[in-house]
Amino acid sequence: MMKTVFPQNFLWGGATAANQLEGAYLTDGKGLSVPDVLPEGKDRLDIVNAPDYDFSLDEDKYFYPNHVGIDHYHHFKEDIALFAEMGFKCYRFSIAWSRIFPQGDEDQPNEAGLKFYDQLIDECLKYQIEPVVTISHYELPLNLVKKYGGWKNKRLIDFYENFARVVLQRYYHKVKYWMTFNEINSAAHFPVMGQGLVKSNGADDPKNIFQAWHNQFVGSAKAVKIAHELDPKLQVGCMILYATTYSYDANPENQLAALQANQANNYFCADVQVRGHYPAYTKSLLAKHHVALSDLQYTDAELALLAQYTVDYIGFSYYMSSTVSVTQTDLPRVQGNLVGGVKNPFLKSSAWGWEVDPTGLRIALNELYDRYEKPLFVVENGLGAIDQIDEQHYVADDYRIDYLRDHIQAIAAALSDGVSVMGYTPWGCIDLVSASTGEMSKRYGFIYVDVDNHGQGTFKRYKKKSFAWYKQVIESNGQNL
Ligand code: BGP
Repeated sequence: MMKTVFPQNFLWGGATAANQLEGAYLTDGKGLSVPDVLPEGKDRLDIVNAPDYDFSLDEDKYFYPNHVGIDHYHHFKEDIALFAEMGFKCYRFSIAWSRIFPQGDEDQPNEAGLKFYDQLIDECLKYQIEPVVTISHYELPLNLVKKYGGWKNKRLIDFYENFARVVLQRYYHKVKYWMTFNEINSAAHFPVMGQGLVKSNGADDPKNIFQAWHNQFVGSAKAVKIAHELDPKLQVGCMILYATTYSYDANPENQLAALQANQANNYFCADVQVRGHYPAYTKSLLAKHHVALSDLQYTDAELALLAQYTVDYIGFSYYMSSTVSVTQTDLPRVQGNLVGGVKNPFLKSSAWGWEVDPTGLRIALNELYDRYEKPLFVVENGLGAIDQIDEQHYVADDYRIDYLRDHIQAIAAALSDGVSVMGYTPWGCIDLVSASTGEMSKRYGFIYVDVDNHGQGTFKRYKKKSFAWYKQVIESNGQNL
């Protein structure tokens, strides 16, 4: 038998986010959060970019699937038991900020919200599942947007620091692995999720996006500081959306464009969070967006914080690659996970136009490790699909197994290349609401949940074919694929 390349302590598991599965959107004192008011539907991205979008609930016009999610809030014991049955070594989830600070700016946390995560974490530990916590995953208390204008306002740094302190102090003895912000770099394409910015409150002025990022970098550094002061052994990571970026051809103009797209889309945030300082290309990147350094508010003390409190590891999501051409404007384009590009003739796409590219994951791992020499954690990967459930309540999701197998092989190849990879947590290990469409019908899970786009269903859980497959992948430490 071939020796597995996966280290013995490799963190196999799965990943979710509070706002996409918990439901119970006003239960036990939870406040409204940004995703609670984002309309569902394929044109969600356009709606929030309408000039008059004002974060109001429009319940006559839209259903908001995340208001019920998969009702994980009331099913978490059953769900974690299923994760344990698959043999999860870890489980990545997020803490809903609006459960802990319903308005975001209170002095004292909401004890009922904390109680939920007390139970969730204890349930993981009961099965020796290592909790991996994203402090902020696309979920900002709505009041922080309405009253303060979202992350472009420096006051958010203090509110985030309070939130991070409360959860770190409460759980540091139970949770070793943390991430400060989910896909922090995604604001370049869709700032509403992470930064609370839409057109009507400043998303169309790039200065606001860069200011919001700076404020988040400072918040992230403060969280690292709090964590390391509580226990130097805590591991706090950044989390970036990584789309391996190719030039369409060997034309040097396109090669240069790909390099610059890499800097802007993949590296800018990680460079600051991992290396502790703004990269050399910052001024030229800002200039491209007609922003000057003097337009931004920052202090020497903040820059010192960034330098001192860098992250311990790099978490990233990888779904697809992106291809760039600036010389040919007539090439067909593809959608991608927020980062689009021109169609790559060597790749096939998912139904949502995300180009499936396992070799791109091996390249991503090598690029990130070459650049930073820090442990890497693949904290999201997977195939969104419309699953067909038969009368026996079975989903034969061979397409998902194929996708995951190819990507696990890519991780194994990268390990053989010498890259340090800590773990793998496929996205949406149990079906949940999609971030980009706000719908239930785009599913990623090993576990099917009977609920539709209108929140209707029995909420029963059913194991898909991929459930048994992933179980034996974990059991064999990545050998039986
Ligand atoms: C990432 C997000 C997740 C998740 C995933 C899949 O960008 O971190 O929250 O939803 O993508 O995307 P989608 O749900 O749009 O298919």
